[in-house]
Amino acid sequence: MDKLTSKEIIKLALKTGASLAGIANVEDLKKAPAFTVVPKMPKYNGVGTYMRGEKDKFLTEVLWPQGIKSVLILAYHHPIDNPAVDYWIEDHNTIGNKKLISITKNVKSILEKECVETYSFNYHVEKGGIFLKDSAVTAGLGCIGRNNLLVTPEYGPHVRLRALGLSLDLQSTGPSGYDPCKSCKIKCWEKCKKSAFAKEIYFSSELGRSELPGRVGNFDRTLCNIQMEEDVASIKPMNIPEVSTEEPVNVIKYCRTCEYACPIGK
Ligand code: B12
Ligand code: SF4
Ligand code: SF4
Repeated sequence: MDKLTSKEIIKLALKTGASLAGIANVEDLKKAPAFTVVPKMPKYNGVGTYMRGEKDKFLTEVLWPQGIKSVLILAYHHPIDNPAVDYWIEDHNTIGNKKLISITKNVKSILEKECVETYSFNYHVEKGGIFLKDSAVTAGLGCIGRNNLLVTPEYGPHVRLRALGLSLDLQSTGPSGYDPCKSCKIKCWEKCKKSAFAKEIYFSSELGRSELPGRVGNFDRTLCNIQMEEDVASIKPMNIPEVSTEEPVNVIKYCRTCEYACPIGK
């Protein structure tokens, strides 16, 4: 079998159920903003980290697995009229993430039959994961919007992401140059109840990059995390037929206000 091309792998991912897919070369990712900036940022161990709340254990650098030369980035549509896909259910996962995991497993097994070595990246950077939004921009799926989320032309920010490492040295299929924020009149960042975008707190002079959280250095993850902690505390039993038809399950509905404010893909 000849070496698989990016086009063929992307086609396979879409056929397997991904809403969007692209390829990012590992050398490009090593130079992408989040990958270079996070080690220089004040430490964070709130919601979204594996070491959550553990003193002195923080998100640090990405550890690249040996032999992995490019990454397949998969996106799955989380439609705003079906919010249950995004709920964190008591077994600590969402319906959307489970779907992404199963799509990734299927793609992995097909590629391995074609003698491609693969590596399933964990969601958490502390458990061997990568920064998925920057990876998706590098793979050409969209751009980082003013709401600090990946915004895609097809689904706006209403997607969730996953990554599969490949032993193939494939070129990145992005960035695409797409940028709807330049001409957008909606101030999505002003809608945040925690004013997480109210002040510029990161500066190029300190972090050595012009691409900053919130694009201009105004996204404060510690303020967003206060909302996330409140959302965790508001966990409630609900009937989610896709998960259990017998009993209600405990559900966390994480804030999506800055995501919902974006009209793209609605
Ligand atoms: C930890 C984490 C959190 C933490 C901290 C977030 C943070 N940004 O630091 C908290 C709990 C606060 C959080 C909140 C949310 N999260 Co979160 N989170 C993560 C996680 C696990 C790691 C993210 C991280 O640490 N990034 C590092 C920081 C420094 O990056 P950053 O803030 O994005 O800043 C960089 C970019 O802005 C970039 N950038 C700016 N301009 C440009 C231009 C170019 C060209 C490029 C390439 C890059 C670039 O440069 C900055 C660094 O200098 C990822 C999953 C993963 N493994 O990636 C999910 C993830 C990012 N979260 C996600 C989501 C959806 C959310 C929430 C909406 C909550 C929810 N309902 O799920 C909010 C949104 C907050 C916001 N507006 O950003 C999705 C994003 C999907 C999307 N469409 O973008 C992800 C990818 C998880 C998933 N399931 O797919 N999250
Ligand atoms: S609402 Fe407008 S500024 Fe905000 S992310 Fe969407 S396109 Fe960009
Ligand atoms: S997810 Fe909610 S709290 Fe966090 S930045 Fe967006 S609007 Fe603010």
